[in-house]
Amino acid sequence: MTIERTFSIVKPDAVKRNLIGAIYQRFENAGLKIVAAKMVRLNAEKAQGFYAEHEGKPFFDDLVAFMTSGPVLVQVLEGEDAIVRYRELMGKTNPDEAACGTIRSDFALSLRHNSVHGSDSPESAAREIAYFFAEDEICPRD
Ligand code: IDP
Repeated sequence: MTIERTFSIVKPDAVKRNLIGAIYQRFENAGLKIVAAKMVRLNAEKAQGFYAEHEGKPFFDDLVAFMTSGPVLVQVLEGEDAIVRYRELMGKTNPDEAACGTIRSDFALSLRHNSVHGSDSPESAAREIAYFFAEDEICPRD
């Protein structure tokens, strides 16, 4: 058993549709504890830096436009095998391919407007957490 931290975003499409509470409920129901959270409005530079690995891909500019189109909630989730378990809880990137009962299957609108982000590896989690949170903004939980 490994207690891990992973990084999560409730994306603009979900915030706009008042789904913050419903999505946070999914985290808590799965036993993932929220140890840091804040609402932010990304600017283009911040969004481009976050998604730097996708720079040059055909969907990059639209992805940045989407992620800067309204406020997002960013949070750090902690729990046993949190990185893989949260990816499973989100479901596949494309909601049409996401398993029933996953967040993306239930809430996402499209491949781009897919409601949530989650780190895909321990290295990404460490980078993404540090991209948004100072160490003293993360509150260890019992
Ligand atoms: P992930 O969010 O499931 O890790 P990534 O491949 O890292 O998926 O893609 C980042 C985000 O870019 C996706 O969540 C989605 O919002 C958007 N995206 C990925 N592929 C496409 C595409 O082919 N068209 C439009 N948007 C895409």
